[in-house]
Amino acid sequence: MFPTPLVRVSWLALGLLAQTLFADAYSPPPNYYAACSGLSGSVLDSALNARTRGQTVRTYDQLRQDLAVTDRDWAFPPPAENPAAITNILLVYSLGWSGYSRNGTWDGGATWNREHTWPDSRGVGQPDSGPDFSDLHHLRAANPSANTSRSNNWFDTGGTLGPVTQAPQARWTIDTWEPPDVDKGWIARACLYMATRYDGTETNTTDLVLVETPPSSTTGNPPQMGRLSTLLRWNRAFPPSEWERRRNQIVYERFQGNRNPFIDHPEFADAIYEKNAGRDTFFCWRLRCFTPEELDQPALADDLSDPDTDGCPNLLEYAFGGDPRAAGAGIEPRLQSTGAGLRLIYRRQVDRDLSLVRYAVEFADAPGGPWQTLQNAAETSAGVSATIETVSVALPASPGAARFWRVRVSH
Ligand SMILES: [Ca+2]
Repeated sequence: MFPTPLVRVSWLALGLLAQTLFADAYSPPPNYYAACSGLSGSVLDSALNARTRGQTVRTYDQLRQDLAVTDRDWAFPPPAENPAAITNILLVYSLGWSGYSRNGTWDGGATWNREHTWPDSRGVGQPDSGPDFSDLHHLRAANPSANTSRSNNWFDTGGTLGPVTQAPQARWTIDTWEPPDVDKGWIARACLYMATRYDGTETNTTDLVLVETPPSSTTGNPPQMGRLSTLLRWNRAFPPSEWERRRNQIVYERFQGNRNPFIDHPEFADAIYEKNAGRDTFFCWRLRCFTPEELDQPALADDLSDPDTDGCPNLLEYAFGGDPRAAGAGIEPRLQSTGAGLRLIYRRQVDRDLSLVRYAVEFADAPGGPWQTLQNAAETSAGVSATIETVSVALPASPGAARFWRVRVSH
């Protein structure tokens, strides 16, 4: 007969990349996205188009001054009495180069110029007079050599590191460009914005589309950018920084009167592109469980908040297939004693790579640890739904009188 050791099971959430929610001066106004609540796929895409179109169009010439304000290096703030005063700016692609932060005074494009993140030759403003050509939500100040090196390549990972001195952390191939990590989230959300904002229904614009593999040649200005799956991944892996959120607020408040919805709510991207493909990423799930307004309330929607007070924070509700708004039994990991020994049973997401959620079974011989990860665990799994599976892990016999087990979830 199998002895009954003293065994406890618990769970642990570690929000390593846990999104910190903000409700501050850079948040959208109340109910700004009310008309988008509960939508997904092309319907959400259209609703966000309606929400963002009709902005005040800045001229391309005005961007010489505008970018000095939007792209400011806030380590050099302007004097309070003159918030438009020019100090330093940060150059896209150039992190790690000595000139990354430099004076933003326009000098005819000698030391910085205007970079179309969505390249001009990939469907933007043909001829160069549509509202997309000078849309601050995708233009950035860039070093001229880095800008030339990037050319009109589309975004993806991989390639030669440091193609030019002025972009030491970028990677280049004949077709693609990988910016430094610091730029990846913003760039992904800039491309997402352009694809949603421009549907070809306005004069001198084209329907801009994100695809997996845009054409190498830009002959004929094909209106396609990518790589879609990489941009979606960057959007999940690199949450909006304070600099990015502040920039979005400045473009909205001072220049264009419209916002980049994907900076306000990165969840919108997966709700448009992943949900209709049958995938339930953490972002899809968050937008299904919370309205856009609620996502701005940390007490409700933060990864470590527990609105249904069942002891299971939101991240774990997602990880174990629960409902954050309704306390319910059955999602917590449990132990099962069988003739062959003990097994740990828990539920997890089927597509863990897509959602950037990691699970590890850990054990300790005292409740306070130290905890060790169970290596080479023998496990079996069975589907509960298209996105959730049950995992059964064979636990080795305990050498002592007591052993404690837990499932560690990180994101
Ligand atoms: Ca809960």
